[in-house]
Amino acid sequence: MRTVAIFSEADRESLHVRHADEGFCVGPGPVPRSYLNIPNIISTALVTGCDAIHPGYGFLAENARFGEICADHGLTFIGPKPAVIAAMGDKATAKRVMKEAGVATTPGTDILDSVEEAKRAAETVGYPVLLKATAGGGGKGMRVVERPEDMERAYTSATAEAEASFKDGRVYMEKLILHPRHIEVQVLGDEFGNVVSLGERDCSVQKPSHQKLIEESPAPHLPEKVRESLLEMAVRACRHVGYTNAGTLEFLVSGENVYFMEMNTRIQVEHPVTEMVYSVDLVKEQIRIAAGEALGYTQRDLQLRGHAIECRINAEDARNNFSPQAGTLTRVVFPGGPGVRVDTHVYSGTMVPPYYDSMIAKIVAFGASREAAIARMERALRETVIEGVNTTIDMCLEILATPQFREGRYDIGFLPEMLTAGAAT
Ligand code: MV4
Repeated sequence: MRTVAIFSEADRESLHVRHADEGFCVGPGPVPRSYLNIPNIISTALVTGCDAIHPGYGFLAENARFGEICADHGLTFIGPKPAVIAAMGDKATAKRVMKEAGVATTPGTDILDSVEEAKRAAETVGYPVLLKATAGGGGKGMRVVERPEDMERAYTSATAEAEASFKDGRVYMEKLILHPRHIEVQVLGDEFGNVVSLGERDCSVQKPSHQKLIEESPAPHLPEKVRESLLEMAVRACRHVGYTNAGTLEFLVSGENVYFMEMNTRIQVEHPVTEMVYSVDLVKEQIRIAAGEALGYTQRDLQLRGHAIECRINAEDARNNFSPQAGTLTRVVFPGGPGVRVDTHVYSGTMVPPYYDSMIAKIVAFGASREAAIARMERALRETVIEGVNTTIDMCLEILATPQFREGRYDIGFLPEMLTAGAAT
């Protein structure tokens, strides 16, 4: 299959451009917006004779309108149908649809119309509650409300933040789940109604900004019946919405309780851990599905084997609120060996621009057991050399060394608490 890469003026030297058969600049213009320049992207696809566009995991991947525009130009958008992207992009709608499908959701409400309604609802749901922006996801426009007297302020500020960020101020309410784990399920669906799950990923190691830092599959200490119910719900949900292509259902898990949170209608950054433990090339599957091919296998054919962990290597100062670091990478040496995978666009001499996400590499380690995967990851991180900017490598090593991580007993509070404890000493 021949490939055409697009690039902006800031990353024409990026490895994705070198690896592709052709490369086209979708700038010039304000650099961070190049990858959102739909007319330039569509023109490039048409001029180079593309059949399909893979949107990656940012920018336009969850833009239903972009999916429609591709179709209008006879281009295959490698992703689910625009209507499904739109339904899952509205978080209150997604929750309503999942509830219909019999998926366990967090106790709460649909869209709230007033502070008064919010106050009444919170009495039923029970404090503490969370207000969430329906256009949000990832925590923008989210507010914890502990007591009735705090509701008015929280409602006003959540609504204002959502309106400012998304031009949609609508919010809904959920019961606040305390000390949950973030566990997500990978799914694939073809255009013939076949749906499979490829297990789960534990993504509970997150920065205070809700960005993931370390992910693993399978989730440690997940009771087998909880795991089965998560995977079964994910497949049922996908059948219910007619989901096609790759997707992820995010859940909060607390003890035996599971709560659907959001569905991501794209391939995610952390998909390599799933690829390693299921021996499946998810991006290849995305392309096959978009080309109209059937999955060609069933759930029984998919066997989990071993354990995989991913560490995100970001150009960031982990000691300083993970503040992004721009600059030239004066020396870059990545690890190798059996069971080690590196996904990256950088090499010695790369200029890391200040415009994009600060992730510069993903290091993924596979092992027959979780212990083996951790040991291999530690070796791989120590073998890695990145000079010229600060990175998250040392922070990842620090996390891997903690008893909580080694024992696999951590939840979403783990990294923020570790950072606060470190800062106090
Ligand atoms: C929650 C929650 C507790 N209870 N919802 C954070 C970002 C957005 N995707 C949803 N988030 C949360 N929703 C209820 N009802 C806790 C979080 C949350 C969180 C979730 C996953 C991973 C890390 C997190 C860090 C802080 C809060």
